[in-house]
Order: sequence, then structure tokens, then C-alpha cells
Amino acid sequence: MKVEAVTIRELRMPLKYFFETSFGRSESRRVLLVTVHCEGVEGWAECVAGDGPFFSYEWVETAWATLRDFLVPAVVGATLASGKESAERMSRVRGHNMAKAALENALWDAESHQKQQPLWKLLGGKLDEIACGVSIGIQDSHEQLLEKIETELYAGYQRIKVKVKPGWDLEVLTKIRKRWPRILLSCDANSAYRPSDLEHLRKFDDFKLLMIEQPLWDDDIFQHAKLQRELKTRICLDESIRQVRDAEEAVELGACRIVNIKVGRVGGFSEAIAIHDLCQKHDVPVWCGGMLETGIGRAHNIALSTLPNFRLPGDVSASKRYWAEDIVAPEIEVSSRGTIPVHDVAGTGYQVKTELIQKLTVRVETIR
Ligand code: OSB
Ligand code: MG
Repeated sequence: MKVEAVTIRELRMPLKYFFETSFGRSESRRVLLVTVHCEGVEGWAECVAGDGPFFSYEWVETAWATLRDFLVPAVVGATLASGKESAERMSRVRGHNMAKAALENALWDAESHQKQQPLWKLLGGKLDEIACGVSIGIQDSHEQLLEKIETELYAGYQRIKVKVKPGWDLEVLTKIRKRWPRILLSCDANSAYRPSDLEHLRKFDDFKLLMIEQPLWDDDIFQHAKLQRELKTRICLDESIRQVRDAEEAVELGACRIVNIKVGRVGGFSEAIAIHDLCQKHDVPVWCGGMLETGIGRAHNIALSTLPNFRLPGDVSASKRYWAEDIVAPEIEVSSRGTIPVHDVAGTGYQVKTELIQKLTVRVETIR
């Protein structure tokens, strides 16, 4: 598979509803897409870097510059046996995992078309349908949040995750549990607490949560291990797990009992698979996180979620929750049982809508 050229492009897409976390509110997304051109086949992927350096230090501008100046030049012109091989070529660049993942995953996508295989099987997937949950942001009022939860439960989603932060936590969880005592419920703090909040965090144990996601600093493992020993609720790490070594450290230190795998955060499918395998070996369940993706990133999350240790519902939900019109066809839909099936077709099973993408493009550059 010769990599003849790589196109990077940016789209602007308004979100249907704002999405608020402890680090801020988003009303729209700057979407960075990577297309690899390999001897008649194309591969597409989405870079999940945000509009600003808030979830992590990466954002659209760093990803764009790092791809253009360093990552794309490391693979363009090369002949690769697989998408996986690109990871080694890009390893001279430190960090910038979201930028790396976009390029590596586009190459896996191209490989799946070249080999006429489903991407999910190429990744080692076994499940023929995946379990879906939703992540619900901080709202303007408690009533608004309860209404949103009701809508998503009615749609069939198997797990509800709510964003929390100091001032939007215990009261909210009390109201949710009063109305729905038995649903699968979790919360995500995106690093909003500190070890000095221990007595406050202990109160989360009353709500029988499936997990509390990333309560402390985004780069911490050690303090999470100390916190986990004090809590009944299982800690899930998201931001802290950037590579398989972090997962190894977290599992061995007992910093978490569940791992959120985001393929962008960890630098691509090969590292995501390595983390999956490590967690499986240690009997730690994983689930697939989301980054408000368009259908292109979403389709990749679906493929990854078919690996057997994705034992908990992921943040992989329907296109229509985010977009008036998605950039893939068919759009991503979730069954009334809260699942997405995968099929025996080459690629992801979702076609890229190139005309719509061209209309939404605000800048584009092709590197040969
Ligand atoms: O921490 O999981 C997170 C969105 C943006 C940044 C961080 C996170 C999220 C989500 C959204 O929770 C999940 C989704 O894409 O539906
Ligand atoms: Mg998270």
C-alpha cells in the first residue's frame, strides 16, 4: 500500500445542542479530517482535537501543524504493509496523539478497503453488535437534565453518564436516583476535583454509580490510586491513560477498575488495541469513549468497540444527537435495545458524503 498523498481539511459544524463539561461549553466543532490516497483506494479518519487546549494540550491548530510538518511527511511516499506500520514511523514525534491517531486510523481504513475486509475484523473485533450509552453535559437547569435523561432512556440507551463538577453533582445525582433508582448510571468529572475533596467524593458512594470517571488531575495516576482505596465506587480513567504504559501503571497501582479507551487520546488503533489487551489480561473492563465525533470518527469507534473486552456500554450514540446532517451515509443509528450492529462489508459500512464535506470545508491542503 503506497501512500501517494495525504489531504488534511477542516470543517466547521454547529452542534445541535451545546455540550458542557467541567472545563467549558461547546456550541460547535472545528472538525479536522485526514484522507490518505493509496493507489486507487482512499482512507478517511477524524482528528478529535478540540477547539482549544482544554481536554488536553492538543487542539485543532497543533494537530494541523503537526500533521502537515511532521507526521504526514513521515509516511507520504512510503509503502506500508498495514496501517499499523505507520505508528513506528511517527514515533519520533513526542505526544500529539490525536494528530497521530487521525493519520494512523486513515491508513487502517484504507487497508480495510484494499483488503476488502470489514475494519472491525481487521482490528480483531469479535462482537457483532455494540452496546451504547450516552454522555449528557451540564445543563442550564436540573429539570432540563432530567428531561434529557428521560428522552435517552426512552430511546433505549443502556447507560446514562452525566457530567459533574462542584456545584453540579450531589443534588443532581440525588434527583436522578429518586426518579430512576435502578438505571445504569455513571458520572464524569473531567478532573474537576482534588484529593482535598475526599469527604465530598465519599458521598458519591450513596448513588450506586457504575463508575466515577476522571475525578482528579488529567495527568495523574498516583493520587487516583490513593482515592480509589477510599471509595466504594469504581474509578474509571479517561484523560490519564495516554498509552499502554499508563494503563499498566494504573491497573497495577489500583488507580482505576475500569478504563475508558478513546482512540484519539491514545494515538491510534494499534495503541488502543494494546490497552484493550492489557486490560483484558488483568480482567479490567473497558468501554469506548467519545469526543463529539462526526460519523467518520463515530464509525471508527463502533469498529473498535467490537473487541471482546469492550464489556460496558460506550459513549457511542446516534448521529442525530449531535448533527442536523451527518457527513456519512447512512447516519449512525442506535436500535431500540441500545445497540449498533456491525456487518460483513468492507471498510466501516458507512460512506463518506464527499459533496457535503466539500461544502463544509473551510481549509484544505494536500501533501504529496
Ligand atoms: O470526557 O468523555 C469525555 C466530550 C468531549 C470531551 C470529553 C468528553 C466528552 C464526552 C462526550 O463525554 C462523549 C460523546 O462523544 O458523546
Ligand atoms: Mg471522560
